[in-house]
Amino acid sequence: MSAKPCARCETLPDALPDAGRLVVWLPLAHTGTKLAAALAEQGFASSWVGAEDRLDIEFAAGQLGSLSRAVEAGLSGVELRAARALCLSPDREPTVRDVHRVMPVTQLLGLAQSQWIVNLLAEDRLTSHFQPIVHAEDPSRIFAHEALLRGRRPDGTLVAPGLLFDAATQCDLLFQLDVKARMSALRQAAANQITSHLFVNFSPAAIYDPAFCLQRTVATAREVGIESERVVFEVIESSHCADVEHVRRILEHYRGHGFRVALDDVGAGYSGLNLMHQLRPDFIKLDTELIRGVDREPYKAAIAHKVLQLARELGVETVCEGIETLGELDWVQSHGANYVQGFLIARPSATAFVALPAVPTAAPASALPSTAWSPLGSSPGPLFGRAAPERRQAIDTRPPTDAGLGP
Ligand SMILES: [Ca+2]
Repeated sequence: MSAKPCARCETLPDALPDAGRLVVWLPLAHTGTKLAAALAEQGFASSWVGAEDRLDIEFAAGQLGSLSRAVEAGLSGVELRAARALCLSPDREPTVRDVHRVMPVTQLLGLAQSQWIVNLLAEDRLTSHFQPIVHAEDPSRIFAHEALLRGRRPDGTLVAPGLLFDAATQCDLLFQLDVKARMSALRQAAANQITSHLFVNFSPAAIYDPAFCLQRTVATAREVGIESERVVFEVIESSHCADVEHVRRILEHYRGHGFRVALDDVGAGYSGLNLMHQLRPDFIKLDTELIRGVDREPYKAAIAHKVLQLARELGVETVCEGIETLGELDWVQSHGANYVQGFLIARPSATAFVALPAVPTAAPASALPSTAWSPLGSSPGPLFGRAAPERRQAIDTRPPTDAGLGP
């Protein structure tokens, strides 16, 4: 059975013209006068079409980013939310055929300022790196790999996932990014011949109807030959999802296809404990923030202890994320965690991990850098797992610019 493309998840917006006219419909004529004056100060000529409360602003090649910032600065939050906009090529008048392309001005400005994410998605410049999840009792034994999304600039340098998700959210492209991220994880895992379990992230906010939106993911797993019982889908930001019933339906859908499911970031600000009861995941992942310093901070230790205990009672397996010191590893081992993951074991890598060296048993607290990202690879590597260093690639955490990401 081939998967039908989901229009919401797989359609990208048309590219915005390089030069042309930005048409903005405003709530009041007064708003138009104010905006026209503000734009004139920035060197943008505009004309007012009184019959429609509409301001037409011309822009030259490469000016759309700066024009969109000027429009944003020239309107209040309420005005921005009320305004609608359309971007046209030079000398074109809006016609009835353009109706479906009119969008909230905030969304159009977001697209104008983040055209790079549209280009990146259109050109499929996404890849996945992998970080091993190991058995807590014997960290040299690999249980799974978590696939972690990375973007690629046209020059091949990597874009951090936070920037990808922020830009996609701003442009209402989260659905498109999330489905591509899941497919990249499965394809890259197959290409890397990963034979362990595979943890794949997904955001419930990027799925309308599981039966429809997840077809492509399920089909991709089959197509690349990854057995469903090896795949664990991780719900990210579950605590931000107000509709628990929605998340439950998604998890049921995955389970119906033989996959297993995990709740990510459990314990971040007490989140996830109710969800553990309501959703009965196969795994929970204890949040990095909770694990950092758990061996030295009694408050964190009390919470982590309760979470691990509750998971055991419910038959849910546990992964402690963000293990960076031998003291943290020792603490989670002695409190019954099933699996661990973190820089102490291995950093994410473009290639799969085949084996890891044995971990020393003596446990002097050995602090590693506490930042999750090491810009441009400046921090020391993990103590134990050093995967193919020649394949490790630095990640640039600076936001890409439109100019640096053009086709
Ligand atoms: Ca995750």
